[in-house]
Amino acid sequence: MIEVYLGDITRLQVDVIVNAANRHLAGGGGVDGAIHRAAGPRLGEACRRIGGCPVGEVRATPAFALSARRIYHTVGPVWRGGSLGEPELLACCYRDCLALARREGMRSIAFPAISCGVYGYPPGQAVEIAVEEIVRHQDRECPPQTAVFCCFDKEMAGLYRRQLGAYVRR
Ligand code: AR6
Repeated sequence: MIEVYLGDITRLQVDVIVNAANRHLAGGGGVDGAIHRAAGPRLGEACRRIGGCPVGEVRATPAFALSARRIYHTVGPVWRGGSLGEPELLACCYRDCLALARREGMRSIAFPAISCGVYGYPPGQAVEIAVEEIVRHQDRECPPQTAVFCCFDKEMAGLYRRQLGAYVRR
């Protein structure tokens, strides 16, 4: 099942909350800041111990004060025009998070719009990639059975709904 949720990702009741982090896992603004504030200072300590994460990869921590079981920190590409491998790197973020959730037996996972804030990825193109990766790699028989696209504004939610509708109509 794939859902679109409008609101703050830290409020979601899911097994995994995905964080749009930076390469240093140093915390920051946007969804990263919201997740660190809600999870509490032990999250920062756990991230410091991990040390960092390359673009397109994922690192997992406990969720501490959040109701989720895990936080998956993935680092999206900074948009530099699209010819520097950004689409493939963004696809890797979604694919690797889904693969890790499967290995860890997580039943539900919520994604923010990775790279669509400070990192400047054009939302329409990012949504196409996010939906393509989840539709293609999610398997009804295996966890995670539920994937949520969490949007902070109505325009983004509309983009996801349209893109998912395009798949349903195929
Ligand atoms: N819940 C759900 N979505 C949110 C929330 C929230 N609480 N807050 C923001 N968004 P961004 P990026 C949306 O900038 O582009 C950080 O400083 C937001 O509207 O958080 O991958 C990191 O440390 C946007 O659609 O992530 C990195 O340095 C989306 O989340 C850098 O920003 C992603 O925006 C990563 O930039």
